[in-house]
Amino acid sequence: MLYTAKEVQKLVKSKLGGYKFIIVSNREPYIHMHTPSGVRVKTPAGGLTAALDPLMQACGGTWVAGGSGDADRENVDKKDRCRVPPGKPRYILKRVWMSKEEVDKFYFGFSNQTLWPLCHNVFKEPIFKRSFWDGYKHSNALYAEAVGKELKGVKEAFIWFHDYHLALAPKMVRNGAPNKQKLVLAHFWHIPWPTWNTFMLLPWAEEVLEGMLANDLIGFHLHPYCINFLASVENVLGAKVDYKALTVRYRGRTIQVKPFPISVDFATIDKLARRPEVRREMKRVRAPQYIPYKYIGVGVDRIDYTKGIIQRFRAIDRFLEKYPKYQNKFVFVEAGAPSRTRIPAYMKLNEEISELVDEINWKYMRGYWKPIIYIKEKLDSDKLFALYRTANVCIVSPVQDGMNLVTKEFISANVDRSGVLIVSKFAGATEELKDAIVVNPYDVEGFADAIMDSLEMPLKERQKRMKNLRAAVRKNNVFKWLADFISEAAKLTS
Ligand code: GDG
Repeated sequence: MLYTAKEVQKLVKSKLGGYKFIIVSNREPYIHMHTPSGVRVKTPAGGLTAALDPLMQACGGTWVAGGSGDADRENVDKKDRCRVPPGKPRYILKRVWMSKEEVDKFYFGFSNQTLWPLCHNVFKEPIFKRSFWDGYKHSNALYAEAVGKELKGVKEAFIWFHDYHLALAPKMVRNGAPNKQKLVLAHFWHIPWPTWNTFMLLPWAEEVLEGMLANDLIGFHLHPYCINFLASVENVLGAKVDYKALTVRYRGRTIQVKPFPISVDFATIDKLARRPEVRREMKRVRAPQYIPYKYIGVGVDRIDYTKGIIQRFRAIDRFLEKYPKYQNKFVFVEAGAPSRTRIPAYMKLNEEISELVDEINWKYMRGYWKPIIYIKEKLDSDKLFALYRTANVCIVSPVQDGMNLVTKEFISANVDRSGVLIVSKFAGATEELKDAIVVNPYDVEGFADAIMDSLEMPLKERQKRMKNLRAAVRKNNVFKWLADFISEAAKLTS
């Protein structure tokens, strides 16, 4: 069966009909910004909001999220709510307000300098700082309070928390709810879960796990992350776990843990990628004044040390050195959306990337040709899809990634079925994408050879692989992810 937004809408109506539907995440799906031409509404770069907005548009409900735009406060009512999407409102966005200091501790601090490196296991030492932890607790309480207000007078509600920013909020919401209120709490953790002995490094490991065990259902992308989570609650809290059934017994309650690999809206991307605007942009990319060379490679990332951008550029360097016939013929376009730029590790990474790009371009540049074009901004979707369609190869090389949606977006946009995907063995998505070329981003030689293989691959082989990849993403699309998660949550309502 092919899942669509309609199917999910029907499912929510039939299984969670009487329940108030609430999503809680740090990132908001729509951001009001001041611009010289008045207030504009933007959507953020990031996988989470892109995956959930179609659900909320189809089903309605309330999305509780942190206000992040400089015009956000002027565009809500007395209860901090506005209706979105603007122009064709389908659901309520309720904003939670935090001061710069609160955001520094909660978002830039504990979420992104403690939990993010801890869960990704990438040789980036997590920062264990008391003030970050206090700020995290405080901000989780703000979210829980906002949810509590939305629950006033409600008999039954399904509350879906998202990600590592909100590990404590579920327990706070449950403790604050009146006894007779029927709540189903679920959490989807969008990043990996580390092995239990890594997780134990966290001085507040117990509190984080207890916060999460207030949920009835906890989802991860992959089975190994579920197993790591079970081992953590077993070893840190002494909870009783069943590794086969993927359940936890804790303080008289049973919590179901389960893998749900997230995906993209295949049909919409496929449709958007065929727009005349995209075709026009493809011509512009190929024009003599831009990239008139035989081969184009593309990388699309939030600039983050988990995404393996440095490793990718080192492999490109080695590839051009080892296979010099590709000099003057191959151009790699990196679209890197700046991210978390207030954090020192990210400032350093940005510098490192720029320096490496300069070094490689200087080493090889000849006349007008240079091997790497680094675009330091979030591209609009026409440009993004044009790049996906023009590229001979898309390279996704994280050193660790929960899933990675760029892989699936590239495949969905590849309507010409001629592109090749190179993907790291450390991306969650690799498990499903059998017809991609798999690399270890740390293995420079193997990676350089894989780039060569991707460019030399005969058209027939490329078409066969891309056909299979597209069939896989079409079937396991974002609506299947939503339907699977909601069906599992609905089992817990009886
Ligand atoms: C987390 C997990 C998991 C990036 N650069 C540009 C751009 N993007 C968009 C992509 C894609 C999104 O950002 C990135 O999604 P990812 O899945 O790759 O990564 P994270 O933001 O780290 O997300 C991840 C995800 O949650 C969902 O569960 O898959 O593992 O880390 O949509 O297209 N978009 C545009 N220009 C850019 O330059 N337009």
